[in-house]
Amino acid sequence: MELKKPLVIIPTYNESENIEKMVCRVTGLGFCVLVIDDNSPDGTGELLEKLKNSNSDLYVMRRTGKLGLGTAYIQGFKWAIKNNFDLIFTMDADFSHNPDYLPELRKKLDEYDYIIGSRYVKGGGVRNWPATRKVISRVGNFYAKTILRFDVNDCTSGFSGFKRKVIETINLENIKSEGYGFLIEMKYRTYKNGFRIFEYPIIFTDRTLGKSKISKNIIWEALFLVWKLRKIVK
Ligand SMILES: Nc1nc2c(ncn2[C@@H]2O[C@H](COP(=O)(O)OP(=O)(O)OP(=O)(O)O)[C@@H](O)[C@H]2O)c(=O)[nH]1
Ligand SMILES: [Mg+2]
Repeated sequence: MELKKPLVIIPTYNESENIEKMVCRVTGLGFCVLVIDDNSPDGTGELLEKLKNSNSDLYVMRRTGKLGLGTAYIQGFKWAIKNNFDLIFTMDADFSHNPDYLPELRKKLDEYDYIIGSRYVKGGGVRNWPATRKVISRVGNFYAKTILRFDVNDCTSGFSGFKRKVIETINLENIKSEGYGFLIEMKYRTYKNGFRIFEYPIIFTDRTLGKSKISKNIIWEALFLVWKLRKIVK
């Protein structure tokens, strides 16, 4: 019997310069891809529809507008469970996450339940980020880790791999946060549920094509969220 391929969920908003190459690289490594596009004005959705005709490992979900990163992941996770994928990965479309790490992350899921592609463990790092961005990310991660009292160094990484049971155990309906907040919340809930977590060192490179979508609101949300999580997640 042929084993089902793992799934990589990639949310997109205006990634027409990156998405075709990214889908080819990821499916070429033996993974299926689910792209969740939020009606990108730059035509990412139409491009994906075309690509789908020649790539049977590509699945496309097109939403009506920019509904945010958190809800995109949640819809993607629900779709993955419904379609019986056992190994589920998340990554960005902009090549900040190098797809060549995927096979190594997958191998680590033999031993662990949840793998984080981590910038902040030995061997990991960030390339080409402006100094301010580096400081915000470092301080933000230290803050979240300290307030939540848990041992994850890169709480805001969007590069990750899950065993299906990890996602099934989290009540996705309870998650209301977006952006970085969402990424922290998934990690904290997984930790609190007692799953085995491993941080795999990655080198994160700043995007060379397309624009950033991260807003100041997302950073504020994350600052408050950690206190809320500490109180509500037992
Ligand atoms: N579906 C969907 N995808 C989004 C949304 N916002 C961002 N994305 C995608 O989520 C991924 C991460 O967003 P980025 O803008 O790269 O965020 P970032 O990496 O923190 O910022 P940069 O370093 O500037 O790239 C990318 O693939 C985006 O296209 C959204 O509202 N909906
Ligand atoms: Mg990015």
